[in-house]
Amino acid sequence: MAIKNTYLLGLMERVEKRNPGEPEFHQAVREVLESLEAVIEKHPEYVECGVIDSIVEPERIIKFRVPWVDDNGKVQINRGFRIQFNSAIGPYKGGLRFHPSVYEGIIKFLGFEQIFKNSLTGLPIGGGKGGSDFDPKGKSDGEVMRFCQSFMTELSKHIGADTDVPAGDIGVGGREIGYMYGQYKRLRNEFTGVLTGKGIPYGGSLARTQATGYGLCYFADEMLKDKGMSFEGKTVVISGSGNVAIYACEKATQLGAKVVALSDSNGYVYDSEGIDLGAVKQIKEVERKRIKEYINYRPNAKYTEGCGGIWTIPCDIALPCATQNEISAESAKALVANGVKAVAEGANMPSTPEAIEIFQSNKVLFGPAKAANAGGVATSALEMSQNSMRLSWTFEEVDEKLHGIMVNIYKNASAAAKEYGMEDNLVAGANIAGFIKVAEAMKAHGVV
Ligand code: NDP
Ligand code: 2IT
Repeated sequence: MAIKNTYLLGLMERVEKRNPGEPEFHQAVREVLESLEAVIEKHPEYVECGVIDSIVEPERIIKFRVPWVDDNGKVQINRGFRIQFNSAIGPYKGGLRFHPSVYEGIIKFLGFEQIFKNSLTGLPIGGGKGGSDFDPKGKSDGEVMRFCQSFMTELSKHIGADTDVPAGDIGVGGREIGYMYGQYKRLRNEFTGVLTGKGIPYGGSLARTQATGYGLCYFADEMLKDKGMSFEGKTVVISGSGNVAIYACEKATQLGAKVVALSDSNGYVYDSEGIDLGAVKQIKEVERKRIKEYINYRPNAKYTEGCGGIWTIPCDIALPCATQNEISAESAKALVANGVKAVAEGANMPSTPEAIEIFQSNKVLFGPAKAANAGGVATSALEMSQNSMRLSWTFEEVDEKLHGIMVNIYKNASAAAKEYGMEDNLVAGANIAGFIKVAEAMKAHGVV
């Protein structure tokens, strides 16, 4: 799809000029604006009241120095970010990413996506994202703690349980959230739900750890069922081996599929008998080692250096759960040639626009990230609810709510696609359904 509407073309040009050198942000905005062509034909008022011009501009960008001291006593300087993108329907909500590739454009694309994703959950959460170019890989626990404390010392001035509630993303898991929560509590002398993804003893929600991966499979299952298929007996390839990949692997297996591959940024493992998730959890969650180690647990498995080749493995269902733009046109062609039936995105924006085009034109069921991976942030919102009530729900209660939310997201995205004349195009459907709720709220608030 290309943008044809003159107003939207002009807006896209302004976004590119105003945010130079940020290709990931341009990519995310372009995809949404493409989907909105049909919406503004029906609702010209969204253009007239400035909602679309406003939605592509963050409400606030916070950028700061993060000084810390490494184990050799040397001062290290990183850069921290928090982008408070849109608060029309609730407090800013979105994860923190610690990865050397982080710069303003990455956080902006993620924050922008988060607006629509959070809206799709049906829960009252606005869009935000943050992070740092700090690389937790190879750092000691002490170094990670000192970095997190320094990062939170500045971030604490800008967040709050009713203002902005960060969580995890790449490189930020339970350990990092714990150190940041401890520092926030110490600085502010208050015990509130200012972060989600917390440990269970100090206000975390059961099932938050599993939520993104489980939610992804609940969404994919609904998408498959709608076309008379299921996970039962299917071969699945999952990229990544972090939080999202691990729990997607667990749920896909529970639903009767065989997951045959996982990866990290160095390479991928193929296990024709089905991934032994116990081994993966030991390697990744306990030892923090590389996926290559898997062959020490399963000698029949094969390790290949380089992560891109994972998409040449024949499969029925592909679940990209590593990072943005990990599926190129070439990878998409290989998946299609090998007969892939469905692709659902666990990572944020893992398929390039060319790859999406290839999947859609070959009638591969395609679940876009905003819809398919919304289970993580939805469960974060459930964590916020529990914190506000000072109560905690059982694993089963949270999991059941998560399941219901993912089914609804599928139904709403699918219905919106149909209503706007793009049946089965869940990219358009998710963008439209997510947009309309936020646009209505922005319109009601006036020019603010
Ligand atoms: P983790 O840090 O737990 O795991 C990330 C995984 O992706 C690792 O296996 C990592 O490999 C791999 N990876 C990261 N960057 C790259 C890269 N540039 N090239 C190749 N592989 C890479 O993060 P999560 O599992 O939490 O996040 C994965 C994706 O899911 C991200 O896109 C994130 O934005 C998205 N997401 C996460 C949610 C959550 O709740 N955590 C919610 C919704 C979406 P290595 O160890 O070698 O770096
Ligand atoms: O991309 C995402 O939705 C997340 N990293 C989770 C955000 C959250 O606030 O739980």
